[in-house]
Order: sequence, then C-alpha cells, then structure tokens
Amino acid sequence: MLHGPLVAALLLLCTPSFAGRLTPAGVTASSTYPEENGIAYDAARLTDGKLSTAWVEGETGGGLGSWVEVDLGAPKKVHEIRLYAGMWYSGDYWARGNRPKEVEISYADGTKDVFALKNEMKAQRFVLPSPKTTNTVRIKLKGVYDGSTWLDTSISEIQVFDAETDGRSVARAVTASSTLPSDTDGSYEPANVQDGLTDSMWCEANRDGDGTGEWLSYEFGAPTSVSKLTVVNGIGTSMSFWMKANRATAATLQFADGSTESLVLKNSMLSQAITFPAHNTTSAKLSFTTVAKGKEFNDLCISEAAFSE
Ligand SMILES: [Ca+2]
Ligand SMILES: [Ca+2]
Repeated sequence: MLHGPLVAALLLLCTPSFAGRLTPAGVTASSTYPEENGIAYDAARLTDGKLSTAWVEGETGGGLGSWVEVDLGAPKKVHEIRLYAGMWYSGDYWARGNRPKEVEISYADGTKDVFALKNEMKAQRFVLPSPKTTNTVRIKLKGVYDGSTWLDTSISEIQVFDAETDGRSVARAVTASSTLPSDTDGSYEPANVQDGLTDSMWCEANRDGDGTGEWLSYEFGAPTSVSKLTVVNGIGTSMSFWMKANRATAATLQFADGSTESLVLKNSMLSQAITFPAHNTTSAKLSFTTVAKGKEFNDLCISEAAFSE
C-alpha cells in the first residue's frame, strides 16, 4: 500500500513523461540565409516536423546575436524546449556547418534562461527550472561550434512542450522486437516513432524477415486512455526513400489486460489517424502482421506511431 506523500512524489516524477508537444502558431527569425538551388532556409523549417530541413541565419560570419522566435498562439505553460542543433540533413552536413553552442532563451515577460548545448548530433533537451507561462519563446545565438566547411549556423527543428497531458498520451518508453543499429545519419531507435518528426524512424533489424511479427511496445507509466494511433508508415523522409523500405499494412494492438484490437494501415507516405475503441491501459504492444515490400531494403520502417486519446 503506497502512502499519500509517496504517491504524490511518484505523480510529480511522472509529470515530465506526459509532457505534450505544442503546435506553434508561427515562427520568425532575425535573418535568413537566401534560398539556394531551390532549397529554402527560412524560419518555417524550424517547426515543419522534419529533421532534413533547417533554418540557417543570414548574417555575415557565425551569426552570433541572431535569434528565432516561436509563437505559441496563446499563453502556454512551457516545461521543456528541445533543439535539434545544426543541419541534420545528414551526418556529413551536420559536421560541415556551424552548430549552436550556447543560446539565450527568453520569454514574453522578458525573463531569460541560458542553455549550453553539447557538440553532438542528438536531440538536446532544456527543461525549465520551473514551468513558465508565455506565448513566445525566443532563442538567441550566444556561441557556436565551428563547422568544417560552412561558417553559417543552423537549427533543424525546435519543439516546445507543456507540462499537461492535454489529450496526448506520449508513452514513457518504447521498446521493439529488434532495432537497426545507428549509422552516421542517425538512429533507428523505437523512440523515433513518437518524436513528432516524420523523417526520423524505427527500423527492425531481422536479417531474414520482412518485418512480419516484429513489434513496438509502449509503456505509459500510469493508466492512460488511448483510442487513436497516428502513423507515418515507412520512411517518411521523401517519396524516393519511402519506396525503398517495407511498410506495414496490418497490425494487432494488445493492451495490459490482454484485450486486442486489429488495425488496418494504409500503404501511404501520408500521416494517417487510426481510431479504435478506447482502452484505459498502462501499456500497448503493436505487432505488425502483414507488410508491403520496398524496392531496396527488406526491412520494415515506421516513422511515426504515436498514441493519443
Ligand atoms: Ca525542420
Ligand atoms: Ca519520427
């Protein structure tokens, strides 16, 4: 039997796991590198849900003092800011361009935080010392890591999280039956299926199989009501990549009490919302029962598979 204060402490510990990703109303920048060879580097690239697109500052030199500002549309209780610093188009591009080393984060009330970033191609999380109610988040470059080729500084994606569940049931942990090892362009870990990025993915690693029977398992940490799975099937980076790997066409969901639901997945690169009768559960296991073959790799990849109420 758990006692009151311990339960309260556990609930507090749980809160960040259920943080919800906010959908920005807009994003602006102090300067932008001009479009080149048909590729744009404007501020909208910061919140388009793709790591393969980036904002690049347009100052002379490294861009110290440049800023970007995310408009949340209304005051929100901001709990965490996540930055994908540098150009994530590929591991090679990331090393060649400047990456932010230190940023000043400021809020609508004028208060500020300083965030020191690591020099690594990983999502970098800044958890606020205490949640801040604000309708804007401004990120100003105060220091950079030098790239090997290009002097300009870029950020590929910014995500802002609140401390409320607000209908979103992001699981505390996702595990998989097998996972393709990381390479120079990034990881294929199961957590990629609920990061809100359509071009980051989990891929299975069974040498002989086509993905049939592989699974993703979600731990919610507490009873959570789920009735929707939002899926980006296959490699969501681009149509040419999407054609290469296997996609799922049917799956079974199994909940903590043993009950199941059968799901049909569209063999499409577009985001799809699959609804099912609501289950209140601490876990869900998504097992893929049939797949469609890609043209190049006989591996099943899933870019997004995220639960919500
Ligand atoms: Ca982007
Ligand atoms: Ca993803």
